[in-house]
Amino acid sequence: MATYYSYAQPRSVHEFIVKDASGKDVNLSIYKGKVLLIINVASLCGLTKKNYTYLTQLYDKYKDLGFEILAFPSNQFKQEPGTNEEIVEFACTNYKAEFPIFDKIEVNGSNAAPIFKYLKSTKRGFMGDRIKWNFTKFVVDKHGNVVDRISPFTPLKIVEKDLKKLLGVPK
Ligand SMILES: *[C@@H]1O[C@H](CO)[C@@H](O)[C@H](O)[C@H]1NC(C)=O
Ligand SMILES: *[C@@H]1O[C@H](CO)[C@@H](O)[C@H](O)[C@H]1NC(C)=O
Ligand SMILES: CC(=O)N[C@H]1CO[C@H](CO)[C@@H](O)[C@@H]1O
Ligand SMILES: CC(=O)N[C@H]1CO[C@H](CO)[C@@H](O)[C@@H]1O
Repeated sequence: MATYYSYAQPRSVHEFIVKDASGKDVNLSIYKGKVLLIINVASLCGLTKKNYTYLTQLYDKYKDLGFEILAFPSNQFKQEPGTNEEIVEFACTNYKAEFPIFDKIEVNGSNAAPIFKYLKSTKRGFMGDRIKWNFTKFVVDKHGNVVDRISPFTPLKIVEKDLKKLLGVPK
């Protein structure tokens, strides 16, 4: 009798293992019960300053209520020349990012990190599922469901409104 292997489709972000900036495995199930913003980041100075500053403000405001930002550097947008250590250094020293910065990954194409393949498959963009720009944001609820995909150009006030709803913060 032939053996039939079926590979279960992931059902939640919590089923993924990713690598942190030092190469250690991180089982995303540790984020069960948290509202997540998963972002592909770029780290060139100047252009990204505002993005990091605002994200850090959001993080400070809501982290005690169960909010986490997971930032994945990607150089597919030709702006990320540094090593992982430089990226972490950059985020921590210049912009005080206290949220985790993971290993540098690809977000598009066949070498895209599995977590990004999954994120994109659950929420397609306006023009196909490819990530078109750095700072694309995926919103994940406490159960690991991807509930929204937000363009980098969406004002963060709107993102914040979404987050508050998921965190159960009154208006
Ligand atoms: C991740 O952690 C969960 C909960 O501890 C565990 O059930 C799961 O097997 C882990 N995944 C892997 C691939 O180790
Ligand atoms: C973040 O960067 C994008 C460009 O990638 C820009 O359009 C957006 O305004 C920036 N967001 C903030 C809050 O500065
Ligand atoms: C903030 C930032 O790094 N923006 C860059 C995002 O990616 C595009 C496309 O490569 C660049 O042109 C932006 O400068
Ligand atoms: C393989 C692939 O599709 N790569 C693309 C991913 O998106 C970036 C940014 O638009 C492109 O530069 C890559 O060619």
